Amino acid sequence: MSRNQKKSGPTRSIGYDRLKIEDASQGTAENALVPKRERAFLIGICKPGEDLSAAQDHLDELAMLAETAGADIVDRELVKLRQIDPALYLGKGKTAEIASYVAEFNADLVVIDEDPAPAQTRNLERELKTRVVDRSGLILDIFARRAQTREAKTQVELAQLKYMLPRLSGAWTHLERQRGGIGMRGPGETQIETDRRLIRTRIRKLEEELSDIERQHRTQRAKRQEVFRFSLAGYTNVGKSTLMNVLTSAGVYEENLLFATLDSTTRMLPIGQGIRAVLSDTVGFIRKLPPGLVASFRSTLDEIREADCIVHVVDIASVTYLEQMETVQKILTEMGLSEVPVIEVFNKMDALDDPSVLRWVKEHKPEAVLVSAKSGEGLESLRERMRMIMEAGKLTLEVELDAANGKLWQELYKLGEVLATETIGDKVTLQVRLSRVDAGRLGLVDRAKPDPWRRGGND
Ligand SMILES: Nc1nc2c(ncn2[C@@H]2O[C@H](COP(=O)(O)OP(=O)(O)OP(=O)(O)O)[C@@H](O)[C@H]2O)c(=O)[nH]1
Ligand SMILES: [Mg+2]
Repeated sequence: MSRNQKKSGPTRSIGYDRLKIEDASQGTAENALVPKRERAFLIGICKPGEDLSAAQDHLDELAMLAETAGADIVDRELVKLRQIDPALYLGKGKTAEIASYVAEFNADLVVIDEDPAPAQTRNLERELKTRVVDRSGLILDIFARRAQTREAKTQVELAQLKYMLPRLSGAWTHLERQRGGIGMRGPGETQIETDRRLIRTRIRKLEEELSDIERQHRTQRAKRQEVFRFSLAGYTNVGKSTLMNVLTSAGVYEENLLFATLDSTTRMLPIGQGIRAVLSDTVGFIRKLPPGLVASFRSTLDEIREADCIVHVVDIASVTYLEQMETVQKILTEMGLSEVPVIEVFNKMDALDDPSVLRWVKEHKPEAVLVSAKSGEGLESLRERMRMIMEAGKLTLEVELDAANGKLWQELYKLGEVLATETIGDKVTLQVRLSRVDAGRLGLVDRAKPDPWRRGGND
């Protein structure tokens, strides 16, 4: 089969091999980015029982990921896999066929939408005579390109190193050249063992740095305890940052890019007079997120983890919105957040041209809020829903007061709704309904304790 060959361009290196490890004794490592574009051949996989059109959508997403990583896509192939070849992942015949395309297109790399075992990837590289980047390697590469702050850079580097460890092979001898490690190697130690040791040392250092960062965040969050915390969550590129900007004027970077946002931003959320709430924007999710990435992004994801309510943003104009929703729900469940209240927000309704989707939403998701962050449509309904969630989070408490404690008395009347009072001697018992946040602020409930509201019991 002859395929259209696209024009060759200058190349840049995609994948884990651009992570440069320097002398671990000095504890420095950096991403050596070469701003060149590479020619990528994409392989999508359709496993037995998998829907072919879903596999096509996944391949489209892989193309977006590869482009985001700076690749020029020379061609793509959807492989219907009957079984996984233990040596090559793909069957022998299919591998040979792809090898011929790779040669024909002069591709610099092959991107596969799966994570074969490290040995399978090495065998594939040998057969295809080019570098093979798997899905996790590609996503990590994008994260590395996007990371701006020290926190994001540290988290990405940690995830990359954990990804690299089982993948070290003879190809990694370049680490030695970069390290110049006289005295670094023990007698009889092989190069790979030395590289592993360097990486482990670096991993420990990064983990310590991240613990420090997490501690700082905890202190900052403690200062904001008296506010109600909404956190945006959702698949990448659904419009979380755009929504953040229209709701809070935060000025967060929004772009038609996968993983435009890697850091968290928190701003006051003006949704009504006297209402104290904040909204956080953070990193987006994607299907088959590299496992190390979620773990490494702990400090960033803490914003979602500590939210009083998660605002799950969905791109209703995407053909895969249902699958995207499931992916997000699965990740939230894995993060132990399945019981946190969620507002489902279907964004980009201005771009929706399939009326059947709207019908589906009305029928199956009557609680969801339809909005367009771009046109502003539906935003007032969203603010209203947020106010309702805050209201639903209120507690009814019995507070016993000394008649002399005028300050608390005043606060309770100001912040809450006093339902009943009973006076016995010089003690007054108030039955008062107020937000959990205010109750915590007044020291009436311990925020650290499990919250009855989260378990479904309201009052
Ligand atoms: N048509 C339309 N486009 C939108 C809307 N909201 C956001 N977008 C576009 O969608 C793209 C992604 O928006 P972002 O706000 O960066 O998305 P995000 O969810 O923050 O993405 P990541 O940070 O990459 O995970 C941008 O090109 C936005 O202009 C909307 O309501 N309608
Ligand atoms: Mg964003």
